[in-house]
Amino acid sequence: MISKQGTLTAKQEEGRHVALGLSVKDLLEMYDKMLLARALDERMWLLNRQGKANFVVSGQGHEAAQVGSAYALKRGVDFVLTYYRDHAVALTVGISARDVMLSTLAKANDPSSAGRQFPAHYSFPPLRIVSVSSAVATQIPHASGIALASKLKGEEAVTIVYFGDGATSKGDFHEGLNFAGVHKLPVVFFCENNLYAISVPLSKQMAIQDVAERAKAYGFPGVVVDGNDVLAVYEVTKEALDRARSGGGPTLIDAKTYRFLPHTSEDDDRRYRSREEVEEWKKRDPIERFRRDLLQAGILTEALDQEARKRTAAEAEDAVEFGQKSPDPDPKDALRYVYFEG
Ligand SMILES: Cc1ncc(C[n+]2csc(CCOP(=O)(O)OP(=O)(O)O)c2C)c(N)n1
Repeated sequence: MISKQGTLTAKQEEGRHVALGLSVKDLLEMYDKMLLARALDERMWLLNRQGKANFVVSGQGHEAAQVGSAYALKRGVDFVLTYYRDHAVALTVGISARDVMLSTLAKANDPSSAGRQFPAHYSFPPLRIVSVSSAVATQIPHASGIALASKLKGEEAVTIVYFGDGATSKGDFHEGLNFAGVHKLPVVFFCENNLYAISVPLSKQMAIQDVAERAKAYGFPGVVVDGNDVLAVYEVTKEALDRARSGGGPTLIDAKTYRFLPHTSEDDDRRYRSREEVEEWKKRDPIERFRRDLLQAGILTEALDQEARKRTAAEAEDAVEFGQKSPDPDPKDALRYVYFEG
């Protein structure tokens, strides 16, 4: 098992993005995606509290894990299976802020499902974002199947599949990883390990320390990474994708992170997490951390930061307005895409 955790000095930080093959433009784009995801997420939560969005799953706190990993993909080539917390993955791969809001508000012009799916169940064939189910972990064996198809066709595509730590207790996880290990499939298993499956803490999910350890049983590497460090996440995901693309088989990535808000808009996390614990993790906010690193390395200035915050807030506002003005699905169409219509 490999571990990529720890903090760097400004000088090392500056050298780091060069070593990773990332330009200053890339870094600022990653920062923008993180800010946009956060701005949209905050508005989703408000829309829910105003009774305008039925059900919301927040990704606040997961932005580095999501943007860092998705930024390493060959967008439009690699297959992406997200789970319900992955707004920032969708945005990084190419779903627009407006489309995120159409899904949140279940509108007729939502490209993922025309308002039929739960929100954040993104699906967009041109970007190879594959539709997934709400049933935890079912996307994992699907990902192995897609990777098998790519291998048989000799395609360069790698499949990445996202899930939480709780999903690794499901049989689907073990079957999906075992199959991928046996057939050396081009797939990256990406665990957003936020230490809880709703109210169940990691210590009640598994008797081992790290999700990454589970990879050993299936014959491929498991990597622990600081999931709040966007560049560390980019690095390990890029390595895993490159290895998979060149025939080296799967990798399991265990990105340690934390969700700042309750499990969903229907959950009350005060019943199982102390406020002190939440506040402690907020000190490791991945956006604040990246901001600090970029400022220290002289890549971001306070003025550029303000500009980026204004721009992403305006984009989120536009998405909310656009979403609210968009038509609801027509009840007469409720069964469309459910039964064959000849
Ligand atoms: C098969 C199945 N069982 C139970 C649920 C209810 N459920 C929804 S999310 C969730 C917890 C998943 O936790 P984790 O995989 O750690 O992801 P997180 O939500 O923490 O990001 C559960 C039990 C479900 N959707 N599917």
